[in-house]
Amino acid sequence: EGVLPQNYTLIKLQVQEPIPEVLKPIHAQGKKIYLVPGTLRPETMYGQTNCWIHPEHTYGAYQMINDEVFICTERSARNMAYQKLTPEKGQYECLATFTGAQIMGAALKAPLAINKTVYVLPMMSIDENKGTGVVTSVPSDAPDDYAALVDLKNKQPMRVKFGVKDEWVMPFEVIPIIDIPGYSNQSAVKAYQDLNIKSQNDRVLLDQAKDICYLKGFNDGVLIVGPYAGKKVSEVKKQIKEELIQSGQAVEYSE
Ligand code: A2H
Repeated sequence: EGVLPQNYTLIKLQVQEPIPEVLKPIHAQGKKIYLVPGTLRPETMYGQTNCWIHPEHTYGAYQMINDEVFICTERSARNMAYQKLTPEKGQYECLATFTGAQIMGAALKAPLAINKTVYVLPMMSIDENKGTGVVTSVPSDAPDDYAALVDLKNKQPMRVKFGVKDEWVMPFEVIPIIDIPGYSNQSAVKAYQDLNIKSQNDRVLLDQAKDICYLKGFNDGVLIVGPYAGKKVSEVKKQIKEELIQSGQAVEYSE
């Protein structure tokens, strides 16, 4: 882990019907249940196509304030307990534990997303010790997300292996949300193609692509959807984050 704190925005993606078996007892108590991916790019949430978890990692459902339940790693729940997110400082109550595989395909409602429903899908490059262990997927602007989505779409055996139904993946196309003049309105797709990336395991190339997209997106990016269409990313990023938090659709989290 780095020396400097990393400040994430946790986006609250609410679990919808049909409720996964392992979450039914919690749902039956009337609690709202959310997957809470950590992101550095809240301004890209319009383009969410799915949510990533690692099928073999262990996740928990943790009691948060306002009778809400967050699905995340235990490590991140412990950190949340010191960030005023749990009912009692230093305490975090676990209501259920399960593997990523047990909530695969869960249907979610994602804040700001143009897609009405997005699904939980497997990503192999998820780091258990970073953020919440959950990642929201914006394949237009995140090369890792694009690579993992292409893998799932192109590799039927991979879908079979992880029990991923075609309808959770195949209908979802990249949504252009940010134009980078002179580069692309789908920067992750452009970088993936330019660097000749072949899969989500191409770590070195994906890190290069990520750097390119992150820098260009922030410095030159212009939103082309939503209420801030026409505005530069650098000018509205903070505002979009604040609005998500004020409206109860996101929280701040650092580690
Ligand atoms: B970002 P940093 Cl559009 N494992 O959100 C793997 N990746 C993780 C993770 C984990 N446990 N937790 C968070 N992340 C991803 C959006 C996005 C992101 C876009 C473009 C770039 C980008 C949509 N995915 O990140 O290592 C999350 O993906 C590139 C920097 O803490 C999070 O932001 O610097 C980012 O990595 C955090 O990366």
